[in-house]
Amino acid sequence: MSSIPNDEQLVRYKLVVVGDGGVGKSAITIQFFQKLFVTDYDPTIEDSYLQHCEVDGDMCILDVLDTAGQEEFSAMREQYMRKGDGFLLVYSVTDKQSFDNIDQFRTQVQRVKDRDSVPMLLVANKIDLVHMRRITEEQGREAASRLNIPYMETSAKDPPVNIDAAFHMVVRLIKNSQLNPDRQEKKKRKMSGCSIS
Ligand SMILES: Nc1nc2c(ncn2[C@@H]2O[C@H](COP(=O)(O)OP(=O)(O)O)[C@@H](O)[C@H]2O)c(=O)[nH]1
Ligand SMILES: [Mg+2]
Repeated sequence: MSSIPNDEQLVRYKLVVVGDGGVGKSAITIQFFQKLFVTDYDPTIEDSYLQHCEVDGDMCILDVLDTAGQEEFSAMREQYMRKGDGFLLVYSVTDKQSFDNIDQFRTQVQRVKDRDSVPMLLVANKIDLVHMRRITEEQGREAASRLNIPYMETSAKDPPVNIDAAFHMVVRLIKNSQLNPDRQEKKKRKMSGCSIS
């Protein structure tokens, strides 16, 4: 009989979704967690979501903060960012300003994390809006390679495109990075035998 790991044995990955207002951060997050497309989600709500998830055959817990608001980081956000293991930097392919602002979000993440190398994915959202598109795939890929982070095109609208793939990719980036909570946890357990908090 196979044994199902309890939550204490599962690695918990903290992901943070950042980007300009209106780019689809909530739509992406809610499509991932609830499998539905929201069209009128309150743009001021900043909330976190928890879910079991299987990535590359490993069960884990995903803890995702959907950020909101254009002001300087709220205390909650700043704390989340500091504890964040990986980040989705989202822009809308229909909104050039949101694309231009990606650099700033990336810099803010690096500042809060106090390190240059942080697991991050550049997410080009709303690709279903073909006729309203302002930023091409080539421009997106160029920006990603300049920032030295991977790139993915998404649509949160039904049928969703690359929504699960984007979250899974960030988990994979975390697993391959120095910030891997699994490695840190194993190290900690070895030293003291404590469980995940
Ligand atoms: N067509 C389309 N609309 C989207 C997509 N993602 C979000 N939207 C819409 O864009 C608007 C803003 O999305 P929202 O998730 O609230 O943006 P946020 O401020 O970044 O959280 C809403 O009307 C969403 O329904 C997408 O992939 N395609
Ligand atoms: Mg939102």
